[in-house]
Amino acid sequence: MPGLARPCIASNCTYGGYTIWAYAWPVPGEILTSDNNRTDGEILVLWPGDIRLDYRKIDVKDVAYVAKRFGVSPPAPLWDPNADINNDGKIDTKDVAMVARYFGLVY
Ligand SMILES: [Ca+2]
Ligand SMILES: [Ca+2]
Repeated sequence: MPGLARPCIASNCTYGGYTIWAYAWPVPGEILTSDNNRTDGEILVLWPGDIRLDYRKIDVKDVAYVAKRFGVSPPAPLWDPNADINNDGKIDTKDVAMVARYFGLVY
């Protein structure tokens, strides 16, 4: 499984794994086009609160992970941006509430 990605909070996301790639259309006169595409890396789009590597379910492991980091902000050793679910730079009740909101969800 690829590395843990930031949880996606946007409402129009489709959850799952994605491969990152790009393609550049040839410009007039371009001869070498074999390097016009590039595939590099994968990302995971997860349900908010699914922050453990056992993605696709929000369970007690996710709750415990956030709870262990409660009150933490950078650059504390326990800081993990994945536990900062609302991305406000601190792990607090809002983040715990987000995990609790989706607790038990399997997707
Ligand atoms: Ca999980
Ligand atoms: Ca937060």
